[in-house]
Amino acid sequence: MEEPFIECKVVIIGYVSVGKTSLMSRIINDYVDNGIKPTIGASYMSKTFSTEKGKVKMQIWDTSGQDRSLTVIPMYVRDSSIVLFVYSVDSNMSIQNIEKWYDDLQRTAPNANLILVGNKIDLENREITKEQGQHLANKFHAQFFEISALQNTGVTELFNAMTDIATNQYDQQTTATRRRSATVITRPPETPKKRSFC
Ligand SMILES: Nc1nc2c(ncn2[C@@H]2O[C@H](COP(=O)(O)OP(=O)(O)O)[C@@H](O)[C@H]2O)c(=O)[nH]1
Ligand SMILES: [Mg+2]
Repeated sequence: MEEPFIECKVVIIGYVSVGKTSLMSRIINDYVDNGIKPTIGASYMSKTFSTEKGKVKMQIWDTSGQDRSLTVIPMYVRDSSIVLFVYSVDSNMSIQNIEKWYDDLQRTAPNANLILVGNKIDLENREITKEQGQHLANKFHAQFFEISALQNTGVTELFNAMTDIATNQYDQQTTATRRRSATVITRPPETPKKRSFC
């Protein structure tokens, strides 16, 4: 059987300087450039990864985080399958913003898979404990990861959770397509070779 090709759109949201661009760069290039410039507006990077369940093309949108009301969000979030809310464990301010954005997200993309990410765990001056992060994630019904994009800690686990979401969605949609095909006897079943499922 042909290996599935799964496309998955991800958007990274968080306060200024929490490490959104560093995380995108770490996932796509496995490399963090210390000379990263502030992101203006939004941009994306994409790469195709081989996983056990097939090829997953991740398209990751990076936002600037300067837009306090997140008026820019709907454009990037609406058709995203995965939303990463990133804060920095050394900044209380960065987690407060996330609470506000959660309400926006509920209105904009209630079905997106939300993952809460606490970055910069390599730093000693923590303001947010792991328990506080987990507590917030529970409130959001979101998965939770603590990472260091700089030192590449926890990023593999986060990445695996993202590809799991993508491949599970693919499986669910494929099953639904099969069910539909079984009931439509007069039309030949669709068997798309390449199709976006998330
Ligand atoms: N100590 C530490 N610094 C980080 C980490 N991730 C990013 N940074 C630094 O935080 C600053 C802001 O990172 P950037 O990716 O531009 O943040 P963005 O504004 O959210 O896109 C840069 O100086 C990064 O090198 C991390 O995991 N640990
Ligand atoms: Mg940035």
